[in-house]
Amino acid sequence: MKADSRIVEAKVIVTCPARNFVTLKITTADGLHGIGDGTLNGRELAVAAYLREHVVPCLIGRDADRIEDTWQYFYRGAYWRRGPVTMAAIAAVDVALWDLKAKRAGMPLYQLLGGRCREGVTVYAHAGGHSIDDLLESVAKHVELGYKAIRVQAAVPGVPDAYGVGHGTKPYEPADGDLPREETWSTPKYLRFMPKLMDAVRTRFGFDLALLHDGHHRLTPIEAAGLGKSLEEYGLFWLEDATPAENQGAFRLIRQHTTTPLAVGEVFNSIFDCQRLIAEQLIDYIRASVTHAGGITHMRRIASFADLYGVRTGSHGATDLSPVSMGAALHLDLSIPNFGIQEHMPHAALTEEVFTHAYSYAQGMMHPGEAPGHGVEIDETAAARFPYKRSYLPVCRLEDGTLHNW
Ligand code: GCO
Ligand code: MG
Repeated sequence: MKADSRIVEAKVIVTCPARNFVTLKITTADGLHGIGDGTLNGRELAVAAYLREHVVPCLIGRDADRIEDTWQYFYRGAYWRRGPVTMAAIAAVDVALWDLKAKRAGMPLYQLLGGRCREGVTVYAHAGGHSIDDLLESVAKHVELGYKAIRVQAAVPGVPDAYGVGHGTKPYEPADGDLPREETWSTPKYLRFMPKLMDAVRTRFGFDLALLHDGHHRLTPIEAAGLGKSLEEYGLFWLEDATPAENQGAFRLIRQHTTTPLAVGEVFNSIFDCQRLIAEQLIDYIRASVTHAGGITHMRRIASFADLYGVRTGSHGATDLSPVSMGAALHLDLSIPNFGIQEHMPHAALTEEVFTHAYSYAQGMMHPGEAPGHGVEIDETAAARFPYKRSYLPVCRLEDGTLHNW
């Protein structure tokens, strides 16, 4: 069949198999299709409307092969640049076009991106517990599954709702409220508890295991500096999101006090969000994702820029990024020189009924697989069985009722 890469259809699919996902499916005149993820946790319908109302009409008739030009068209061409909704929508288009191009070339996407730089993608898992003992069991389970890097989060004594711990025996999934659930938080209790927690993990598992921890934006710069310092002896792989990063200069203060490696960026949507953090070498890992930071095209730019300064990637991979996002991220992870680590939070069984994927996990590593494209497909009939369900992330208050960062 003669190749005809004109876009004839672009469809936005919103589905909720265990949680909400927004998927864009682009089809070309010669019958090929590609899919991209545009999920923005708790704000899914804003991206769906942006795509349906403002992007899809401009896509019809465009040449799907012109990926960079299309990226520029929706970024520069929109006049209103950046922001999570716009950049997730651009990402959905971009990833779908890379998927299409790789399918057209008959190769897995990582080959089109320059080929693999390593044998596989090292991933980190989430361990969580309602107490230190509970957490140690969760770490042990993940060690048994072969993980070499594990994020540890545990309930803090006296704090009703620590970040990263599931409710009851359910796996951790924060977007669970029809309206935002309100959580209560105490930074002093958390700061006193953290060294005890890390000490227990190192005592039981030794120092070979890479340990990560997510502060989830809750500290001030000086509190974060203190935490980094108090955890130095436990040799963390990284301390994530110690402070909110609207203030990039805050990281200079943290850096001046501690050698604990710093990671940030899951809420970033543009290279400008991390320009200073990278150029001034204030962080060690940039955690932006293909879905929230403008797709493969923009993430490659961020990774290349970071490489100049010895900053490595640590792609966000929570369950609110769809399997499409995971597939695309794994191809990028495999093909860039300064890959650091990939987050791996396995999707629910229901999610995997809707999204099939060529990627796989074994012994602490993932591989995107050899299927042409990014290797992830959506079953539209299955997707239709799971209509959108409004779900919010929680909000967080201090013990005196002050609204805090969740
Ligand atoms: C992580 C994250 C997530 C976020 C979630 C918000 O490090 O994986 O912090 O758990 O909270 O992605 O949508
Ligand atoms: Mg995080």
